[in-house]
Amino acid sequence: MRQTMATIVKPLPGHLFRVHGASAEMRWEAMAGQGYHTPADRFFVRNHTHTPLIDVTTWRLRLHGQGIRCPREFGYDELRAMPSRTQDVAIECAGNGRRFYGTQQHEPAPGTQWGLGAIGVARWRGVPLKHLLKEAGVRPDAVDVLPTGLDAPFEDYGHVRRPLPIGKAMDDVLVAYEMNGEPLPPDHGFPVRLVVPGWAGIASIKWLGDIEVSTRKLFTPWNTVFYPDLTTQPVKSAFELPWNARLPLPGPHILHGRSWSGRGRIVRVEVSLDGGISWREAEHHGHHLVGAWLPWHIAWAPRRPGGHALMARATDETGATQPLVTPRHPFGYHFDAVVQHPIHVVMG
Ligand SMILES: Nc1nc2c(c(=O)[nH]1)N[C@H]1C(S)=C(S)[C@@H](COP(=O)(O)O)O[C@H]1N2
Ligand SMILES: [Mo]
Repeated sequence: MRQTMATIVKPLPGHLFRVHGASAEMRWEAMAGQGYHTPADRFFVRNHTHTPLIDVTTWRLRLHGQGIRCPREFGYDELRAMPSRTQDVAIECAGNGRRFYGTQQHEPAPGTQWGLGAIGVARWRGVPLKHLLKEAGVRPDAVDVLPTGLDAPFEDYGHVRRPLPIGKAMDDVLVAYEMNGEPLPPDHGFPVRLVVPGWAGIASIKWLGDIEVSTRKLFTPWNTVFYPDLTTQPVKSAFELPWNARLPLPGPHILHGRSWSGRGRIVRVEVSLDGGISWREAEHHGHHLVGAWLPWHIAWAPRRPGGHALMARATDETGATQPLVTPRHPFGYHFDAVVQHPIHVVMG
């Protein structure tokens, strides 16, 4: 395995990304006019260290531990020859929206100051993790599955790794080798990553090299020090517009956006164009998937020039709705409040 010193391999042009140290967030206007999926060239990247370049000819995925009967190793071609599944799934960082704890609620939370761009939806193809676990003779008393990344160790904490309960591992998790019909790009986990639908992005371990299956609960820094007790992602919404977009009078403008929830389908999206006084339902059609997002739009003919805040509020099938304020969170995770998106209406 060879490693580069650039933290991210792909280009990060300023019109698509805002860079935060070793990570980069998508600008939401980059989704305007796009289809259902986030193209890889604008998909956000969250790296603890830097993107490794891995040689697939020597790469192996090792499966071992007390929770399986027959330890196994799989090569890249072997995985690609197995029965595969294709799924449209969102990957979202638990810290997505953290910036708004400070800018909107005046209680800044430490950590990467993501806006809403630490999410993307891709069409992932790979082998269901359940299938590999069965091949390795998973035992009925298996408790946790611990995937480990091949990227460089993070500070003194070792390789990035986070236990997943066996129930989730045997449910809908994918050992993915394709993103939007192409081999995974280096920054998104080449040759193979986990894709864990609905859960915080940290569960979707990139550059997968090793999976331990245990018969007791496992603890690593990634479920104790960082991201403790995190499973599903809350409901959120974003407009496909630049921050401080300029919209000419008189319109009407069709405002586009997307809403998502780690807990189920989005059933309703309401938009307020008057600072939360009145709400109108947005229109949506087409894809309506669990574990991904719902695109929507609404027409707006602004009446006066000047500053406005656009607000979108979604509700998922569990009844969870975006609040106006998110309770303080010590790590700044799971900001799900309605975001006030500033725009300027200008004379046409
Ligand atoms: N091996 C490894 N896996 C990882 C990470 C990492 O730094 N190393 N970052 C995690 C985090 S915090 C997130 S949010 C997602 C981001 O996936 P992406 O970079 O493909 O968007 O990958 C997760 N998997
Ligand atoms: Mo993350």
